[in-house]
Amino acid sequence: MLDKTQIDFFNRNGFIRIPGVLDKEKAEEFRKDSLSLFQKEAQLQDSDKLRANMFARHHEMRWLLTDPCINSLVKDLLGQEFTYIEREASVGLNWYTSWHRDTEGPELGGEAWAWKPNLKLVQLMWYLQTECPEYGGGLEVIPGSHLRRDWKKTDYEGSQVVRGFRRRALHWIRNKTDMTEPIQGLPYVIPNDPGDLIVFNMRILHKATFPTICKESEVPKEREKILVSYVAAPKNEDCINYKNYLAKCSNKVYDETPQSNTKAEAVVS
Ligand SMILES: O=C(O)CCC(=O)C(=O)O
Repeated sequence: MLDKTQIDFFNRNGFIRIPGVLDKEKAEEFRKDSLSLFQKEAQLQDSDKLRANMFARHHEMRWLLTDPCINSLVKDLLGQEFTYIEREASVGLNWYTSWHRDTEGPELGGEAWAWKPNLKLVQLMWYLQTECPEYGGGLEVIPGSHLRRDWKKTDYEGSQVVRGFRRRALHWIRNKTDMTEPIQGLPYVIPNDPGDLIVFNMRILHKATFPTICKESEVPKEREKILVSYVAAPKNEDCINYKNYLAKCSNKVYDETPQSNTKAEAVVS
């Protein structure tokens, strides 16, 4: 269960890390199961780095929707009445993104709800390796940017060298100062171990942490980046708006019929 300080942190900064939601054994099994999806034949919208529509296609991932502990944490953040948007669920293998907001698509499409106050569409992220400056494997965010439309991703882009330097400098500062509270507007690398859950507001500026001592393809197998992510929303107009938006996106069209949302709603309501 989350306390008020944690919930306030989430609302103020736009993200939260909840350490140790899964124990070591469960996290290892989760990593193995996630990796095994890449041994299966690719389906529509899949690639060698992505397994899309994970809940409908891979029954071994469905426990995430019914786990009482995870559901109780999501309720603390979103309220009693929430739902998973099941089709927005994927596993990434060596999948790295640069700065973006997950609401960029609807925003560019002129959908005003993307900047509605109190929008609470969230991504649940399981980074199934320890984040470290050498190999990355985690998430970097701009704390508070879910509330600041004037903060642009271009303000944070830069050459690979600048980004690597900044990354190491911030890591050094954090270790020296024992800084735990992020500073609004400054990039913040979220510490992570397998089994931790990171939840963020989809409006936050975020990106992957990249390896700094080798190419992404050269990260050792045991540290290879696996990311399981999916979306949850309060059962309100945010959820309806987002689902309507997804229905219009050609890259969100899968071969399955969209019947599984009903099942997830029944589970969590
Ligand atoms: O690359 C990452 O680790 C972040 C993934 C991401 O940005 C997303 O799923 O929206």
